[in-house]
Amino acid sequence: MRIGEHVAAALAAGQPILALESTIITHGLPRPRNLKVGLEAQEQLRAAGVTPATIGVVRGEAIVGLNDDELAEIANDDSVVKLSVRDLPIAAVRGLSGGTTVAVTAFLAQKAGVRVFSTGGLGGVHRGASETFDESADLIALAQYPLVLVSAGVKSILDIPATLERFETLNVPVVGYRTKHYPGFYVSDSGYEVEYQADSPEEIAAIAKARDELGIKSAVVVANPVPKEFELDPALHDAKIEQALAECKARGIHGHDITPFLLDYMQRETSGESLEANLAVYRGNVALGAEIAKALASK
Ligand code: PSU
Ligand code: MN
Repeated sequence: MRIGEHVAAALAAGQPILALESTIITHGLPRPRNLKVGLEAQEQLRAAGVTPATIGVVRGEAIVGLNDDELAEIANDDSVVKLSVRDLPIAAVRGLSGGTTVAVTAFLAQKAGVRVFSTGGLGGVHRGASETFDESADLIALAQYPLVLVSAGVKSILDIPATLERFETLNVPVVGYRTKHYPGFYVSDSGYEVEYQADSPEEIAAIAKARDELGIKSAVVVANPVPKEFELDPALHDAKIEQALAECKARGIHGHDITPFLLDYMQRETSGESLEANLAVYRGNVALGAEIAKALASK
């Protein structure tokens, strides 16, 4: 693993840093928008006084704090793969380039000493998991690495109540940001509730600090809903998700291909509306992650 120069400097100076994943860039968004979104997120952070640490794997090397050239390389590489924790040693030996999922981004962030991480949506328990056993490695990673992870919930392509149950089992607290309605990524309310609400970045930083003092190792998951005005029309959302799941089953798609397939299907079938919601979600999570990183750095 290599730590980018800008990240190393910020770590040494105790300045706020926010980790960002790269699967959203390599497998979550269409080109050329993907690179633009990656660069804009970094700009947004610098403007807020926070150092961006975009994490990815370039030709076998895991990098915490990609520079713009490295980001462009993985954004435009046709052979780029989706990497989770178990894939890292194989990528290293074979010299593969890859986007890092939440699971491996969390692993690398904590290894580097970065404490806050923003993403769009989290992986979770897939529908039908009681038969397929398909549960994202993101859940296990969140149980193991003491970060603050900001997301807009999990998509309703997943089994949301089962995912919330698994968070409980894995000792991962889920805190709604200014709400107790658990968000559904594309929509601001999934229809399920969380137990706790936090109302400021300072409160979230205080929760993380209390966790660290207790020596608890799991992440604090902050659920930050997409603003109502940017959400996908809930009726359109429900209809398209059913179709997406049926199509996935009919084509026999499985393993790590499922999530990218479902995301791409939603983008195509909502003529880009889901893409706009996706981007609003991401900007909101980057903004909140920045404020939490600042609050933690000043504690
Ligand atoms: N949600 C999104 N976009 C994404 C993903 C989730 O809105 O690109 C990615 C994340 O990187 C997440 C991964 O970690 O999908 C989960 O994949 P899987 O279900 O295969 O673990
Ligand atoms: Mn899976």
